[in-house]
Amino acid sequence: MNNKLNLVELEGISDSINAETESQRLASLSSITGKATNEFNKWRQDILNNIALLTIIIDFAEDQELDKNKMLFNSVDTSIRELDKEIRNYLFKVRSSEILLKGIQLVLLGPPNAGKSSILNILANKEAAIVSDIAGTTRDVIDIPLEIQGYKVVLGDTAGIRSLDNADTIEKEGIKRAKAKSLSADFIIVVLDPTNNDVLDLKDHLKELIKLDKKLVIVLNKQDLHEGDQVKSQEKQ
Ligand SMILES: Nc1nc2c(ncn2[C@@H]2O[C@H](COP(=O)(O)OP(=O)(O)O)[C@@H](O)[C@H]2O)c(=O)[nH]1
Ligand SMILES: [Mg+2]
Repeated sequence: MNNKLNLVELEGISDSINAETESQRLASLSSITGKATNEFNKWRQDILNNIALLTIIIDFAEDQELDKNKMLFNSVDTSIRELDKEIRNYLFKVRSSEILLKGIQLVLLGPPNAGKSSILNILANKEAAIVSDIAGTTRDVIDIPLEIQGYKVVLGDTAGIRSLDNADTIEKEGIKRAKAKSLSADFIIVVLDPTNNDVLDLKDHLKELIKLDKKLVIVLNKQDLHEGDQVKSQEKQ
């Protein structure tokens, strides 16, 4: 109202106040310092210039040399292509900073009893999920926000993927949610227990994730229980 700050700068201040991590605070700076405002103003000016040049062509084309019209048109063409590139770059950056705000969605996925909940508890540094040797203990998706090297990461624990034939109604729903969660994740940690070969039911879902180009890493858990040889025979399958 007093012409001191515009809406973009105010949004930046709000983002800065609400920042949970260093990377989120840094992302808010381009709005506060007026960098984003300058960029928007430049686009506005470029668009106005192009409209003016196109108006000249429309209104006076017949009175001018053909070469001159061509020159004006080429200059508009170049400017619009440049604008298009700049706006696309900006949108790409916005999408990246949206990930910073929402947090990187990291999901633990695997068969029951592989040790997913144990890993979640260690990374979260608290007993957030129930760990037990009863298959099908975790049903709901458990999301724990973490800060890893300045980045907000939301770590999700999921129900173990196994054949629906052995699962009751609630576990079936849990398995459905686990699959959906991994489809929307930014990064998936597939936890396997190499002493247990029961990964058949997970295989199809992994194939789907790989087809979708999902980033995932496979963790062979329970190192204390297996010898090198057993891990090797698992890798061959
Ligand atoms: N020996 C051994 N047992 C583990 C390890 N990690 C988890 N467990 C055990 O494996 C069982 C299943 O663990 P849990 O974290 O509930 O697995 P989830 O079903 O994948 O969530 C529990 O009895 C854990 O104590 C490990 O690294 N070594
Ligand atoms: Mg679990």
